Order: sequence, then structure tokens, then C-alpha cells
Amino acid sequence: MAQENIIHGPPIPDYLLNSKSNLSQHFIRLIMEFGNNTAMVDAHNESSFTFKNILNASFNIANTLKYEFGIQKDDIVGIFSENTILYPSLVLAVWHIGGVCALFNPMYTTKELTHVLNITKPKLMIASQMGLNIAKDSSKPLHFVKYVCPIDILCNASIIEEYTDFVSTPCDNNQTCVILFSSGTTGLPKGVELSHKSIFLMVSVMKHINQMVTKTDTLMGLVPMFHGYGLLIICLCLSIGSKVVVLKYFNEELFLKSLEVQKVSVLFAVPPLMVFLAKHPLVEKYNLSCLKIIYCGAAPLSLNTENEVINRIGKGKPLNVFQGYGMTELSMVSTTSGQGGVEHTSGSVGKLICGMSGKVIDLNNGKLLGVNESGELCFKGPMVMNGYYKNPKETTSIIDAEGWLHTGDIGYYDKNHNFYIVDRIKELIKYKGYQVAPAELESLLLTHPKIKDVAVIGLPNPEAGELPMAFVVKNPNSTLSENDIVQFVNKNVSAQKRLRGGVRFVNSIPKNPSGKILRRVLKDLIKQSKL
Ligand code: 4UV
Repeated sequence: MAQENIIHGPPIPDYLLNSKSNLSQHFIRLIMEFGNNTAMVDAHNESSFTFKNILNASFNIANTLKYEFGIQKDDIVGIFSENTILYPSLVLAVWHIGGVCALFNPMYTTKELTHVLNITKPKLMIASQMGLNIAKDSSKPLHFVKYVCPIDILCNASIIEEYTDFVSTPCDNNQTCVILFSSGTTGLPKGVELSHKSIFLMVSVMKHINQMVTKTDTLMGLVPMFHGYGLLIICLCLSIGSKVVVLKYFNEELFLKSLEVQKVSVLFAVPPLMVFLAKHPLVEKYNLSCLKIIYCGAAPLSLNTENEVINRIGKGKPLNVFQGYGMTELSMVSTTSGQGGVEHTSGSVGKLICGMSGKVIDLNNGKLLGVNESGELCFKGPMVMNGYYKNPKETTSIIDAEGWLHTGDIGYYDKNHNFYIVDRIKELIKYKGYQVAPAELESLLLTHPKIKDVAVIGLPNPEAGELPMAFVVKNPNSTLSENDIVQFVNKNVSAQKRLRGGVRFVNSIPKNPSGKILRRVLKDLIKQSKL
């Protein structure tokens, strides 16, 4: 094998690699240092928590989990909530007692939540007010969920109450600490198991390579905390000591006002937010001069948009736009630009982060490719997930025997080892950075009595990235309109999965001899009909 065609990020410093700390011990040590500095500000009502508040709350919640709900080491606790300044305390509390957090998308419908509850079987569900009814409805028929507890009740008074004498439950750092959901390269959402060690290394490495971000910075926490990207922002804030402004949902005015009023200096974005910053007229009305860094990840960012944002917001002052590329299964990040403040190469998702190795393989024969040759991107390193929870079959289909994770993304690297993303071969659709699994929509649509066959793909869209779109074969002689199908889907799925790309009626779905949908053929059909 041509070893020079395997690219390595810088080594992870030994003291990090050899650390035996679990996340509870690690964060207790760091948070103590930041004490009374502000950690989290709620953009909606400007209430805030200091680092000490967060730690105290986490200790008090941990005790409630342990003594009132009987949560023990290795038990799974589900969190079903939109972004809140209480989120870090909840996650830390579970880690303090050696438990595992399963983070659920708060937009899930009862059916969707039931799917992930059946995978993870949490003993306790912690739900926000908004999600409480869905959490209760989904949990009721499932004997393993013993309690559903509203966040407000769990956290009542836990912030101000001092707690000084707390000993976290010993736990090995190879143990799973969080389960996130991803459909990976194919099929339905699966539970991605990440260990204390993977998250510890990811956060430490991100802190190390982003030394431009310091404790005097204010970060924008709009990215959902149930997603690994949002979890990473929480962990970065707790590691660096910087402040995070927390938004529950995207509201144009509130978002822009918060950037201005809270003097946000570091924005974590997804491409649709970049399109908003590049194009929306409201942006001109606000003073965004405090912004010094924008990180963008989770979906392809066009070079045009990147330049438009720099020209519009960066007028007359240095504004760095950096891109990161990764996957939930890789503890989020595998490459980023701007490492160590180094000049960013436009259009690139940057270089491998410390500890990560990468290679590009030929799509047809798996052969190793070289500089500027496009193929499937594969990554290996200590931040690769432990596996899909209780799903060894899917785990071995994405991680090969040598430990390489096959991403289902097509890309290449240049002679300076900057990586570029070209396309996606896996089924996954990304709507505004959110994962939409075609298989999930297809299995739902197949339950419709008037639908004979179906295929779902992502229709390219400049604002959202992709819009879920269905090709439908009707049952003979049945009447079915596009609107009937759209309404049927809307009733059953969370907002990001709606068929915003519309419906096309066809006579048959193209499939290969083994019955696999040929999505590429359908995508080409759309491309051609546009020409
Ligand atoms: O599993 P997931 O939902 O994971 C993510 C991870 C995003 C992040 C977040 C913060 C970072 O700093 C960072 O570097 C990456 O979205 O979806 C994984 C798939 O999303 C696409 C690609 O298809 C992945 O397999 N994707 C993620 N980042 C990019 C991207 C990107 N920069 N350009 C193109 N596609």
C-alpha cells in the first residue's frame, strides 16, 4: 500500500492521549478555575449562569438522579429539550454519576421519539416543557422508561443552592458517555456511541487548534445542543471558559440583535445561516463588528457565500471564516481550516485535526488514491465512535477491519493536504444542516395505502442545501395528489423532514438487481429536467 497516500494530522500530545480522566473529573477541574465568570446567557430573557452555577446545578441534579430516580452507573438518561442554559448542567450531572446521555431532537414526533427510545431504552426521560407531552406519550407504552421528568422540576433551585462536597462516580474513560443519532451512510437513524475519551480528545484538540478563541470571547450557541455540533460548543465553552449566548430557535431579529448586544465574537454556523448573513437585508441594520471568527460546518458551503459573508460583514476589519468537516460518528470533526490561525484556503474544509488519519479510495475498487484524486473519504483515529449502539452489523458496515470509517462522502486533498468535499454518495439528505434519512421517509410513505413504491432524494437548494423530495409510484387506479402526500408526511414527521422539494409521480423506481434504489439516476433526472 502506498503509505504516502495515507495522510496524518499532527500527533495528539502524549499528556492528552494518556489522560485517564473521564469527562466529569475533567470538567469539574476546569470549571472550578472559571468560577464566577458568566458561562451561559439566555438570548430570550438575558438570564445567565456563571460557571459555578453550572457546576453546582450539575452536582445537585446528579444527586437527584441518583437518590430520587435511582440512576446508576451505565444507566441511560434521555434528554429531550431545545437549547437551554440548563443543558450543560444536565449533561454533566449524568456524567458525574457514570451514566450515559441519549440526546434527542426536541422536534421529534411521538413516532420518531419512540424509534430512538426503543434503541436506547432510557430509564429516565428529562423533557423540556415544550416536549413534555410527546415525551410522556412516547414513553407510556414502553415499560423500560420508569420516569419522565420536566427540566424545570429537576432543576428547581439547583442552581443557587451551593454544593461543595461531591464525589463523582468512578468510571473508565473508554466507557460510552453519550449516544447521538445519525443515519450514517444508509437506513434509519442509529445510536452513535461516543466515549469519554473521544469527547475529551476532541474538545482538547479543538481547544488546542483554536487558540484564537479565548475566555474573553463570546460564542453564539444557536446550533442545536442535541446534535454533536452543539454538544461540542458546550464542551468548548466549559473547557476554554468563554461565554455562550444560547438561542432556543432561530429568529432573524433576535439572532442579529443578540450578536450585536452580546458582542458575539465567535459564531458557529451552518451553511443556511451563512446564506442568511450574505443575503438578508436585515443584516445591514445591525452592528456586527465584534464578530472575528465564523466557523461553518455540517453541510457544503459555497465559495460564493463564503466570500459574500467576508465582504459584507468583514468590511474594513479582519473576519476569518473557517470551515470544518466531520460526522457524528467521528466525534464531529475530522478536518478544519484555520488551525493555529493559519491562513484559510477558500473552498477547503481544511486539514486533518490532531490524531486523525485520512485517505481517499476509489469508488469502484477501493484502491488508495493520491493528491487531487476524488474518491470516498475515510478516516481513522481515537475519535472514531465506539460503534452504533447494539448494532454490530451496521457498525462493521461503516468501520472496516482496519478501523477506517468510510464516510460516504466524496472528496480529495491537495498537495498541501487541504481537504475538499465534492459530493455525497450516501443516502443522507442534509436540510439546513439537519440529517434527514431517506429510508425513514420511504418506510413511512410505503405505509400509505395508495402508494406502491417510493424513493426519496435531496433536491439541491441554494438556501437550505437540500430539500427532501419524493418520487412516488401510485397503486393502480388510485387517486392521490401531491398535496395528499405532503399532508400525510407533515402529520408524521418533524419539521426538517417535510417534503419541501415536492413530489414527482413516476411509473417505476429505478433499482439495481438486488433491489437497491438508484438514487443517482433520480438525481440526474432532476438535473436534466432543469436544463
Ligand atoms: O453526522 P452529521 O450530522 O455531522 C455533522 C458534523 C458537523 C460539524 C460540526 C462542527 C465542526 O467543526 C465540523 O467540522 C463539522 O454535520 O453529518 C455528517 C455529514 O454532513 C456532511 C457530510 O456529508 C458528512 O458526512 N458535512 C459535514 N460537514 C460538511 C459536510 C462540510 N463542511 N462540507 C460538506 N459536507
